[in-house]
Amino acid sequence: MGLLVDGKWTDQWFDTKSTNGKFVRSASQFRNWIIPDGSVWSDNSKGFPAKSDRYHLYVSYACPWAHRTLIFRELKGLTEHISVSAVHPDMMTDGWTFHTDSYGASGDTLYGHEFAHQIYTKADQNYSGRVTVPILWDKQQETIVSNESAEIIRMFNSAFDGLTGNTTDYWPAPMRDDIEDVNQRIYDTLNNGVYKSGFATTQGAYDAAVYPLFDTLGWLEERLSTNRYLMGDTLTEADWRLFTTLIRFDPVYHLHFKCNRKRLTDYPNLWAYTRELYQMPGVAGTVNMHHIVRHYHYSHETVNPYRIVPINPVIDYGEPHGRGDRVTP
Ligand SMILES: N[C@@H](CCC(=O)N[C@@H](CS)C(=O)NCC(=O)O)C(=O)O
Repeated sequence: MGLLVDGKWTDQWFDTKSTNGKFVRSASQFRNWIIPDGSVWSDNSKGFPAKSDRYHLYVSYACPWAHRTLIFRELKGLTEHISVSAVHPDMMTDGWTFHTDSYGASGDTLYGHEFAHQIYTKADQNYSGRVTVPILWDKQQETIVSNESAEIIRMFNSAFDGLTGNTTDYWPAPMRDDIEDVNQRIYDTLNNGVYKSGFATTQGAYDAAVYPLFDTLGWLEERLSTNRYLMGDTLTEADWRLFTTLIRFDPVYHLHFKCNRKRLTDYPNLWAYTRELYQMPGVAGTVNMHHIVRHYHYSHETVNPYRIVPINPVIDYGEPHGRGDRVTP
């Protein structure tokens, strides 16, 4: 694990000393936008038109943020238009690598690089910052369009609709304010909350993360007892952003990140909801449980120094969910 400093790879774990034991996620730096016709819509959308076979997605199957983008690529019919490379699940001193000795790890199918940091320095040879996935790459300009998953899924949601004819909208304009509120709470206390719990290096930092996390799970359980999806009957990006954390909860976060007051399977509505989303067309194929379980336990030496990968309970995400039957509108 490390980061780039002026384009040079430096091996370094997260610094929690300067933040009283708290894990603080840094902001993504590449924030351009793909728009339908590439006409000038704002400075950062200039030159990124929605074209087939022009963009490439670098992901880790283990990563919940990258997972969102893989799901949107499926849901929006983009698989034949946007190619993908998946990194190896083990993220060690060199950061993410393109080694291929793990089922599903494809290597860098564009350039044959060995390390993900080479993609960042190809885009900007003086880049300083973390080398994170997902990375949305423009094959024509040979640069990074975006390394911010929340924005990549919004581009996928609509920019390519003219090309695919798929107009399903997971970010409907009239719901955006409400979606934002729900996203914010889920991001702070759950998507990122699991990391804040697991990477905390003081009791105080852990406590400050883990209690709000279970408050949020309780709130979600309640909300999903009367709503099929987070925003009612409409499936939105808020659901998919939540899903990638829920699917990792029992196999990883419960034990490895000490989020263990309850398991996902202890919440009847949340658990059935997770299965319903998992069972939607194309979604199960984006879930590589081997990469998920292996990555966290094997890569986080500070959390799990002997790198022992636990056997975990056997969880059947394909079990019938019954959501349509039991939810009262
Ligand atoms: N804000 C980014 C966060 C992505 C992120 O933190 N990805 C993790 C994997 S789950 C990563 O690549 N971490 C490597 C690092 O921080 O060095 C997004 O949502 O796209």
